[in-house]
Amino acid sequence: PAAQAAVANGSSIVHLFQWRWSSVARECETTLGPDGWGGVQVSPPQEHVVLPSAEGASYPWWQDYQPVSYRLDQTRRGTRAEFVDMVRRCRDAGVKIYVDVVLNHMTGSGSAGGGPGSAGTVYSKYEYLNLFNDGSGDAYRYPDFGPCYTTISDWNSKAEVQDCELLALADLNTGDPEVRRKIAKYMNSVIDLGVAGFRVDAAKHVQEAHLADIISRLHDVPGFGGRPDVFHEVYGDATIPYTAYAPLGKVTNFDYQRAVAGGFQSGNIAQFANLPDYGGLSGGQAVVFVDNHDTQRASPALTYKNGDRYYLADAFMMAHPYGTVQLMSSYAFGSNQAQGPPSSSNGTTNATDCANGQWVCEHRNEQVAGMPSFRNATEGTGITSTVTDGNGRLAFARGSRGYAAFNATGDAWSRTFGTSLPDGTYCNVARGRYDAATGACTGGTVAVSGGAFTTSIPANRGVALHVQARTGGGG
Ligand code: LM2
Ligand code: CA
Repeated sequence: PAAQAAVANGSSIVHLFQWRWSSVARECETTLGPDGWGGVQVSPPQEHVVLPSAEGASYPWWQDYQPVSYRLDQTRRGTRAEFVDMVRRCRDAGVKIYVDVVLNHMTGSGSAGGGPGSAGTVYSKYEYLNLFNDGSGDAYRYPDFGPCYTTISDWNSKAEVQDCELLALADLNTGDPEVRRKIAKYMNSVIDLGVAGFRVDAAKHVQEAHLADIISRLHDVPGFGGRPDVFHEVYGDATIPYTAYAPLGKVTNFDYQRAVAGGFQSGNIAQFANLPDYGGLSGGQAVVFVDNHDTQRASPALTYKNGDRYYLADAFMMAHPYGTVQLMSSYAFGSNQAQGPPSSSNGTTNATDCANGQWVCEHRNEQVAGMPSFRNATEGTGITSTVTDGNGRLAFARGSRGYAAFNATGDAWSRTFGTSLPDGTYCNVARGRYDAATGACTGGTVAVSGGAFTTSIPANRGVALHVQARTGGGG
């Protein structure tokens, strides 16, 4: 009999940055599936450089953005077998795996200029002679790079940004159909294992037409079915706008990130009920985030280090219908931006333990964990009424499906909110999980009566109620 198609829990994606494959698999089963997450963005699974010491760090996290081959055999996060097991177990929990695909470039300076990589492949910059270890002989060597062969210097030149080297990384000549064939071969090798989506690293550094051709070569996804979900990492500017990539998939919206993180940081959120099309991207075109693995290091506005206010911003992002959510989930890091994840002395990453302060696990925070359920329950409804009180307080309805309020001030917000919700006792999913199996609410309950509820929202906290998280029946 034909296998039954898998169905994703929803559209929200959590980036389990640098997690081991086996830890991701367990998280899908114990937490992400039950909480209603639809996808996990994993760190790049292709063989990468190994740098015992670079920029003051042992095994910096960014090793993974310097591919050595497209072999999945061994990264710092586990083996190919563990990767395959993760994809299957997450699929069974209704969670799609999104692979971070590094296709613009290969290595830079690498391990003192040359290999071996994490799976043992010997390489040097501009020579990657065993891309798949499958007897095909598929390789990259001169002139599969360029045509520029020097570092980007004029960021106002579209041709330089796309054809020269980002950070001196060997820039693949995607103008060559053979190069595009090999990139698509790699992407198809993970699709065939059940990978359902991609984050395209450095997409803006690849000409749009070349990327369109690569995407056209991709297989349909087994399991979940249909075309792979592709979103492009584009830091839009006047030279290359976000919208250049919108015909090719969704696009990361750094303009949203700056506005929303900045607004929550400064306590100016009252204007956020009606979000503009930041960067020219409609909600349907945008991937949104409060921080990502780059911004949390290079230009932090709000991160886990800011505590409650940061998590409140995450809860807002998940309550507002604009965009596809990409939530950052981190390991703790100090002042060195290159610091890698908790690792053993040979550079392999430790299993994640969210109870250990080395891992932050933002997606398990009490202000975040219940919000995928809110997003899923309110899918397809817009914002139907709005309440503000000064600059730092905002509430809105999602039709008769949900209601959310956010208090980005240092004082409690006490008032009565009118809603279109059916009367009942609701879990506050902005303060904890709703367990559908037991009806338990870890975040406490709020009673809606005559369509209204009265509550006191503490400083830097929120309320989120939805019709699928009610106690005493009616779920
Ligand atoms: C990205 N998106 O477009 C990633 O989100 C970002 O994290 C990547 O940079 C970048 N593009 C390339 O994929 C990271 C990291 C860099 C690091 C690169 C390559 O932020 O610091 O660059 O990965 O590993 C490092 C050195 C840099 C050096 C380069 C090449 O920091 O100084 O450049 O390697 O050897 C000379
Ligand atoms: Ca390029």
